[in-house]
Amino acid sequence: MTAVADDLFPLAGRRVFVAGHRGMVGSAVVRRLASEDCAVVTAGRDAVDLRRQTEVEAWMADSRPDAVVLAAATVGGILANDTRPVDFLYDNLMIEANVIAAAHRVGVAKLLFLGSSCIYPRLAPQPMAEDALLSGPLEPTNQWYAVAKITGIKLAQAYRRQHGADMISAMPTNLYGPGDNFDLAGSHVIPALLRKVHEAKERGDGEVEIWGSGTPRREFLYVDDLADALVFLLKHYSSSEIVNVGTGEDVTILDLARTVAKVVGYRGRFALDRTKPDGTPRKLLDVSRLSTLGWHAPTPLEEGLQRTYRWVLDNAERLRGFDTV
Ligand code: GFB
Repeated sequence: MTAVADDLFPLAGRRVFVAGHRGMVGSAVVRRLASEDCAVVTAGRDAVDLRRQTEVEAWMADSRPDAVVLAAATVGGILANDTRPVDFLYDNLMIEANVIAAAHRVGVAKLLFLGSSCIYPRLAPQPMAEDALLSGPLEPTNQWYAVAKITGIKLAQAYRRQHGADMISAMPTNLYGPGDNFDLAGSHVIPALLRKVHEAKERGDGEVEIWGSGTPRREFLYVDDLADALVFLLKHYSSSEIVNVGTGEDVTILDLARTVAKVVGYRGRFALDRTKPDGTPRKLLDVSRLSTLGWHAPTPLEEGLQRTYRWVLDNAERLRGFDTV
């Protein structure tokens, strides 16, 4: 049964632990929670390594939050996923198992787990509805991350079923925005293209290389929109059913590259490096469940890219290896 109500879980006066507050998603959730009347609790990796059970149990017993947003994860783009399978599987399994179990042990009233659109089968019918989960084989390049995230979903559902715990799971589509990782070996496509196109423009290069065939289709959600959707779900949603979070629209990678070029003001060409993987051919979420609940993504792609590029220019000196020339 899906339950939606205005005051299902009011945040006023509560302590909300944002796990992963230094990451792109966690920092956006902290920004969004600033406009709620709640206390935000965070813990850096120096205070607690979420992969270590005893550390998580001790920290949770000490801190006793009322709610948890589990945004901590080892994440990365297609190449990082494909080449560092242990990090993506082991780290994420440990983080989610430790945080979910410790939260339940100290009586956390609500927990929001974050999955990913890559939990769905590689060739799932598009757009992908929530019931496509476990209906077919996974995309090989990110199967390790997907298996870890599927396990997190199931663990949250198991706690709800066995203990009546109010744990919910949101499945965001591909994300981008301030605080992203711009390291080309580990990043997703948007930060990679923003960086490569910006540097080509600064150097006067006539060509920028993009990976794969340029034909895969992806849906992109601005991270502050995701944070808004997560707070919406925290307050208004309680069910074992997972919820997709996206825009409901996708673009080809080549079209994305052209939009990035427009935002950056670059007039050069794009060359395809076909030795790099395409990954799944299309990944578009069916967002009707969230739309029916009353939430829609407000930020169009080009506007989100403009905001992200502005953030890059303001923060270029602290982005690892980013060449401002
Ligand atoms: O964003 P991305 O790395 O991840 O790649 P996935 C998306 C598409 O962009 C792929 C192409 O077809 C890439 O080949 N692409 C083109 C590039 N140029 C580049 C570039 O310079 N860098 C990168 N990174 N891609 C991830 C999963 O899959 O999606 C994660 O691996 C996670 O686990 C995330 O689920 C949301 O969309 O293919």
